[in-house]
Amino acid sequence: MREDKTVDGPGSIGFSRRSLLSGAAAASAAGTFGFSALMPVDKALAEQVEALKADGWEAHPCACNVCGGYCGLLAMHKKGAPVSQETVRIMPNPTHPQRGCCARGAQAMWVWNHPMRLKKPLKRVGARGDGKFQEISWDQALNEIAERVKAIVEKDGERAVTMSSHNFSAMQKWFGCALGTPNVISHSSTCNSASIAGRRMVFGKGFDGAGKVEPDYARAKYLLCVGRTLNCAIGVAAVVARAKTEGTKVVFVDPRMPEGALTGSEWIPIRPGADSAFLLSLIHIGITEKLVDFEFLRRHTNAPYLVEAGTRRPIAASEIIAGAPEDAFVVMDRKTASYVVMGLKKDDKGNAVGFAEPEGVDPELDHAARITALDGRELEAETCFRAFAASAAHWTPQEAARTTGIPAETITRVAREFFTQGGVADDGWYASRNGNDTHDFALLSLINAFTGRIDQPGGFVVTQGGGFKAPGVSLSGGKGKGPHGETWTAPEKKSLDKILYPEGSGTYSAVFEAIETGKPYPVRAAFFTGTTMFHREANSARLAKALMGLELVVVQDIFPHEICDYADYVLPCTYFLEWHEYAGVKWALNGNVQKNDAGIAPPQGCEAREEVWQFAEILRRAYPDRAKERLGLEEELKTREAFKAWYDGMMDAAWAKFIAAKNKAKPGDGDRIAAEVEA
Ligand SMILES: Nc1nc2c(c(=O)[nH]1)N[C@H]1C(S)=C(S)[C@@H](COP(=O)(O)OP(=O)(O)OC[C@H]3O[C@@H](n4cnc5c(=O)[nH]c(N)nc54)[C@H](O)[C@@H]3O)O[C@H]1N2
Ligand SMILES: Nc1nc2c(c(=O)[nH]1)N[C@H]1C(S)=C(S)[C@@H](COP(=O)(O)OP(=O)(O)OC[C@H]3O[C@@H](n4cnc5c(=O)[nH]c(N)nc54)[C@H](O)[C@@H]3O)O[C@H]1N2
Ligand code: SF4
Ligand SMILES: [Mo]
Repeated sequence: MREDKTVDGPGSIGFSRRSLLSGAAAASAAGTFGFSALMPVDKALAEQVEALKADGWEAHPCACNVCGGYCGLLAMHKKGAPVSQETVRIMPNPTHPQRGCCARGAQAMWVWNHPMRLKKPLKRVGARGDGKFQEISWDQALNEIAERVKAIVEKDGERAVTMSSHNFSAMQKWFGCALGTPNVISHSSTCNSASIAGRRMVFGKGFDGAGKVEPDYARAKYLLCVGRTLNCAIGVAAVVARAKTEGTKVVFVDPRMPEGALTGSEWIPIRPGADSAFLLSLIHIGITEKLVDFEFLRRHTNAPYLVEAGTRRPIAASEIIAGAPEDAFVVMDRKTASYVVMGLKKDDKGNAVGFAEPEGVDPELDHAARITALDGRELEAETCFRAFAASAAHWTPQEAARTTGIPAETITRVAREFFTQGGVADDGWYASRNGNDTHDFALLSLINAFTGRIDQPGGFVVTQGGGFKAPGVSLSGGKGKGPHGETWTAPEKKSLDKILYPEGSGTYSAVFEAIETGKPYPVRAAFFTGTTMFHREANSARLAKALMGLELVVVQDIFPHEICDYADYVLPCTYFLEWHEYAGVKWALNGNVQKNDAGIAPPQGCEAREEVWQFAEILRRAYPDRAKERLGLEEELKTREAFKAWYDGMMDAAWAKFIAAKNKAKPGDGDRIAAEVEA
């Protein structure tokens, strides 16, 4: 197994992006909006859609949310026929930049009226954990939940109410943030928080979220996937499949053979937890064989910055240059053969967003010196690059082979291929959960810097958001914001997970600790929206124990799951086929937006309702003043139609505003976007 202490990583040297990354999506395809031209492989699909249209079927564009990937689908309706599995066909949207093409999207109509679908609100009648329930009315469920929330808040404050979900935290905010609890905590620690932290170490805040920096899958020549199967989103798999038909080589490094490796890809089995050794060896080979982009490292990263040898403490400019600032660094300038101050650009929150460097500096990459500091101390200084290269040098192909189980020749071959054939590494989601993932993911980001293809076509690029912001509710640092710009202050600034794990994201298990110990404060209630919890959290016994210690558990789902057994109330929810919304395309580089409206209501006899409606109504019943001031909600939204008029109206108005702004910036552009999202 790998010895952690000997593996050296980017954390200590902190490569950061320089000016190159601050410009958005230099490598993006031409045209900011709109779907790309139809690829030949999608033509057959498009023909099927056209044939259905000619036969009297209507196309309703929608976005699949089964795995959270948000792939583009078409709900094809047989015109005039009542909605059923026979009269609605769910198909991939052939002109969508991230077209859905997996069975989970295709089976959506079978979920829609599945016999097990939750149909009515349920109230627990047996002991918690027994799984005994009775059906009750929406009014009773919402009133009782509101009453119990109020009692808990009066006793222990808003912060005693917690929430978690897989893909529905934006919906939870309509209640949690508006109520004023900071504890709307996502599932991220069970998913991708290690890769978020890894990217943050390399690229800094703002470039760390999933999908913010991505391989340019469509134009990649050689895609290296370490602990990544590309099953999410299948939209990426569709793009990669197209790229493969044009010669892209895909290499999976995984202890288990991923499905994607079945056709035309290479699979390299690796010992679990050994990825850092593999990646450091690739970089070491790249450096010694001079295959890495030294110019890029010199000009666009902090590789030439000086650190103290051994400790790797960054040397502050103020230590060796009189009058220089404390929060700036130093490089050796080749032109003037002198040390020069290199600063950081910061945003208004104090986050480093780039480098502030004097014009014409020519930094030395591989430099070491003994420097007398202004206060007389003797400093052994070296560049980050030198320090990093020295520790990567431990991982010769032979040494890495011993740790990873991958033959030394394979490691050497992959390194040469990666650096000479246009390699790009997928920055990943998660892999081993061996406790060293953050380190692995930082290296996965970092290896892309060594190729120099950051923000280059086929490289590792910054993705453009769609630009459309749906009205929502937020709470950050105790400051709340409503859908129409309402503001308020919440009593608590930090969520429980941020108190315990400040560098992590979405660590709901921090709540278990609070339930068990009452520290740092008691937790009494939990809302679980679209999350199975027992699938998600590793320690089921601890989860069950924590749930038993709560006064109120509300589960909102479309199907019954283990978590429902622990609920006081189970509320049936609508499904993506029943929503109306506009949203960004998740895995497209060039800022596309899409519409999601399959034109379908819950089936006969199913009283499923939108999560936002449930939340808004619980808040209105518990705290009408907050619902009014923070959500602009004054009257009861009794029917689904009343809710849709309120909520969809808000979304439509925001969309109309967005389209008008596009038209104003470039006449006709907004109209084109509006027409394209309807197709
Ligand atoms: N069918 C299906 N698709 C899904 C989901 C689902 O539940 N079902 N969930 C969605 C979600 S939430 C996410 S986050 C994405 C995730 O999508 P991906 O990031 O592509 O993750 P996985 O498909 O789980 O692949 C992780 C791989 O890591 C490998 N692995 C385990 N340990 C190690 C190790 O130490 N080193 C290396 N190199 N590999 C290792 C596993 O064998 C596995 O093949 O998938 C999404 N898509
Ligand atoms: N052993 C192991 N554990 C893992 C993973 C792993 O690979 N292996 N993967 C981890 C990862 S990456 C993640 S993201 C988590 C995911 O774990 P969970 O957060 O539990 O997510 P899912 O299993 O996708 O459960 C989603 C739930 O949402 C419900 N649902 C679907 N559509 C809707 C809807 O429209 N509205 C509502 N309200 N509910 C809906 C579904 O019925 C289901 O109960 O698991 C993590 N845990
Ligand atoms: S990959 Fe796309 S089509 Fe498949 S489940 Fe995920 S979002 Fe739906
Ligand atoms: Mo995930």
